[in-house]
Amino acid sequence: MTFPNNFVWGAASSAYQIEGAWNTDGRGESVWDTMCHARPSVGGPVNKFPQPAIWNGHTGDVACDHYHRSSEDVAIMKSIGLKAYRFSISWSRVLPDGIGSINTKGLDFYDRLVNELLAAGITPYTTLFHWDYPETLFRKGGWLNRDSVQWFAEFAQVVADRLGDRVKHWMTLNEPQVFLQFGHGDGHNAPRLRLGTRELLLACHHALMSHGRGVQVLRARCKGPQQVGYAPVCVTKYPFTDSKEDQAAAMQVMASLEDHNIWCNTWYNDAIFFGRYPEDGLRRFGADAPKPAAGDMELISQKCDFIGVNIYEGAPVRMRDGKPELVTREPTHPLTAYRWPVEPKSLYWGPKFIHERYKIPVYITENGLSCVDWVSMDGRVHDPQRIDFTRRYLLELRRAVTDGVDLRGYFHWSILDNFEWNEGYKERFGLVHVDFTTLKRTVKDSARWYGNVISTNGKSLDEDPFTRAW
Ligand code: IFM
Repeated sequence: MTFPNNFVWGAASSAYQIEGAWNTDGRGESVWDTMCHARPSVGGPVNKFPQPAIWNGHTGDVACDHYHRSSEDVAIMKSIGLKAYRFSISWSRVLPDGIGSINTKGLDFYDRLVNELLAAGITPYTTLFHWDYPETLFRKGGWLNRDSVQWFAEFAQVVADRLGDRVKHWMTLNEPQVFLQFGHGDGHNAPRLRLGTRELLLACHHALMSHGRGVQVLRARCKGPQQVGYAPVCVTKYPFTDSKEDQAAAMQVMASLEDHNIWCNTWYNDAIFFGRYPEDGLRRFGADAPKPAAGDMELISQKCDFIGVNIYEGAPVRMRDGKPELVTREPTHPLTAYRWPVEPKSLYWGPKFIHERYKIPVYITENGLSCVDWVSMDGRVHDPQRIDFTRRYLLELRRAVTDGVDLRGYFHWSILDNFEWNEGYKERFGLVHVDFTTLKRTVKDSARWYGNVISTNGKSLDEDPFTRAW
């Protein structure tokens, strides 16, 4: 059994996680530069108290040096057989202060990258914002400032004017749940704010409005037809058993604001696709909920062509006495190197929920895992766990396609091992290994296996991958 003929097979990355060149060719700083550079003991041992914000004091200063090695990286993508590549734009590389003066050299980099991708037969999927907010704008209030909507529109326009004749697939925001909840609510990610609920929801409202303005600007400025969407986390649950009751329980939890403030699906997606915040959220947040001005919800709910969902895991749910209940996993449940549970069913139930509720084409814009990978004595990187994980997840995705979910593509996270935010270079998510001392790339076994999945359009998922060497 295969995937639909035009199914898009790709891999993904983001600017801060791979580009490096943090102060090259006029790039301005982002909140992640600020966070990474706030080391507790400059020149001293990095592992002493107080703990650096990032594991072992790592930074994205050099990362994979993709800024200088993009041609090599595109050649690797081509050798794997990728049909598409999802990358993001560093806002402060193209507009060092976030607005105002344009950094032509920064734009030139993305221009070259797009040309190289197209020449290699790889379709670019471009995300405008993947968390690296310009530091200058953050100091003006960032997402808390209503002007942030106009700032984002200016960024979108600059990028669309330069790339919009060739890039046809766009995403405005990546994982607003993460940069809002973890960056502005929990203080874990940059810019490390711990806002109260009212302010957090206000920042979120402005981010959602920025998405809407971004859609408008992309449609107005790109040449020719384009597909526009965004890429939230899909907070995924799956039924503990096959019973109708447990299925309903999983769907019910995915459609609700479960617990942790705005770590959920509907606060974002209902606003964007239905033009209103969900009732249970409004009830729960009460007076803290944003008071949209006239036109705000219309702006947020600009028509999108697709939704991209990022899914790594899910949790089992069952119905108990008419109420959904989370089921505790066995202590022996398989975990990735990051200690995330391996949950292939999330790639069936997540897209199914999204498709049934919002009735819009779906891409999996991120899925993958971190493994403890190294270069073996034979010079290769053998990563059977990545192969097994991805095979299990893709089989579930194929089942979703068979059951009628309108799935358009799958992007593996990530093309390269990269800077995994607070975890630094500890967590390796790549199809391609990067030695962070020499910056040498080594294509992993999983990349060759994935290339075979791509060339057979998913048919090879039926074959045992471990009867041959990759
Ligand atoms: O590395 C991140 C990415 O930036 C956003 N989604 C999850 C990935 C793995 O944690």
